[in-house]
Amino acid sequence: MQILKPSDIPPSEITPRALFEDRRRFLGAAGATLAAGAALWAGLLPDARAAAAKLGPLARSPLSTDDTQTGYKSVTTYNNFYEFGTNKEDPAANAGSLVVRPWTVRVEGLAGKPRTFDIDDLLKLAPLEERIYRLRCVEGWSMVIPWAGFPLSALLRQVEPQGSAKYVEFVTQYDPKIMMRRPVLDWPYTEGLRLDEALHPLTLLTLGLYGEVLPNQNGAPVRIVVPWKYGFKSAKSIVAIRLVEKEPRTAWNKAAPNEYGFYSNVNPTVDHPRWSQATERRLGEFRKRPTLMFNGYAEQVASLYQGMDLRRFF
Ligand SMILES: Nc1nc2c(c(=O)[nH]1)N[C@H]1C(S)=C(S)[C@@H](COP(=O)(O)O)O[C@H]1N2
Ligand SMILES: [Mo]
Repeated sequence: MQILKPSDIPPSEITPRALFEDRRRFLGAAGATLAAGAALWAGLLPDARAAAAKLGPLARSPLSTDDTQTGYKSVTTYNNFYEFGTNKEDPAANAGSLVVRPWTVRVEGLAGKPRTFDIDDLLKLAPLEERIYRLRCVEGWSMVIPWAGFPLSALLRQVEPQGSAKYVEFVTQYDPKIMMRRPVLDWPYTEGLRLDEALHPLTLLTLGLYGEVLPNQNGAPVRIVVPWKYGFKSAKSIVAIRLVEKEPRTAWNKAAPNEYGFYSNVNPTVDHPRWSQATERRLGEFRKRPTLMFNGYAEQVASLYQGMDLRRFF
């Protein structure tokens, strides 16, 4: 292989780390490894963390947990974002190619005032809070993450949901040029909540973590976080929010309906068909912990499910 010095490469060929890692993945190893080596050599790699825009000031929400926070490195390198690959380290390596500005979110469907929000307007729509939430993945691990955002209800109120709206559907970005083309899931990744779940004060329209805008691998520029449900309900990189009358289909329910129900409340007494959900491994800890009903948020959300058979509506 021919070796070039950095001075042989025009500046226009020097790209951010995430971009050339994406190229390495999608276009083949040789050329991109060369570009990566050259950029490293030239000291031109931006520090991903230093480059992220600060948000704030953020008021710490009383809805935050006191649990020890999972380190920034784990939160941003151990991810599920299947559009960018199915290994935990894939999203951090590949999601840099996602262009997050300009970005709009359509809030549509059964609304008196449907509207398309620009991401920069969303950032100013309501006071941003820091919310430290547990996130429990259906796979059996969990993290504690200081998110930044505001209640989804503040956004939904703006468009005036109609009386016939009973559910909310989240539609996420799908760009086959930079995202996985294999039909691992039925792209775009979609999710949904009942309207009362969507309006619950814990449901967070999330724009950042650790006091900065969301890293791409965590669902930039805007995602949802629903802390009492398994992590997959918290859809990343949202482009549309639809108020609908009927329970929407969801990507995971379509893929494996007997494994992933619409509700997906964290529930240690309802096993996944292939494994127990009774315990979890908190990242950074060795011994497993018991999983808590509704992920520890039972006091706030149990009333939403009063009278429901949570084995049937799993
Ligand atoms: N668009 C999209 N959103 C997604 C996923 C995904 O694959 N694509 N994975 C989900 C799953 S399984 C989990 S556990 C959380 C992980 O969020 P984090 O990587 O920010 O911790 O994102 C959820 N949101
Ligand atoms: Mo997950």
